[in-house]
Amino acid sequence: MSTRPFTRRDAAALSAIAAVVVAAVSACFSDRAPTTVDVSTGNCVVPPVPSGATVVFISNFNFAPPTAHVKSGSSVAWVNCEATAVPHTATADAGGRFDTGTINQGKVSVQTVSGTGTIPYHCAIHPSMKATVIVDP
Ligand SMILES: [Cu+2]
Repeated sequence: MSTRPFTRRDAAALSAIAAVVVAAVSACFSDRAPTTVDVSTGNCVVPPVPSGATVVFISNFNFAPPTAHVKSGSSVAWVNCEATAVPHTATADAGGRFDTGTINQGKVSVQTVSGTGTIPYHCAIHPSMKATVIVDP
């Protein structure tokens, strides 16, 4: 067997690629709210959301983007883009900073986030689903 060992250079290359992918995804998802977007499950129709809202898509039991940067006092719209009738929530881990309640397939919940700092959150129905909102001043 001549398996090449995984080097630091490999790791650096991988994280560079990951950074580019994350940047591209964030650029697509955070700036505007298109009516229709392609997510991994297929075509997702986004319900109307307030202008300026940051959109977080939920599909395949994932939040996208996994980290959303927002301005304090602005709103975040979580859209359930599942291909099947799977409900989700976006619930702050602690402090009750936001909780969407159940978002059914094709529905949206808009929450205003205030204060500043990092807010880890999860889906109350599927606790392994985790993501983060970072609230900038
Ligand atoms: Cu869920």
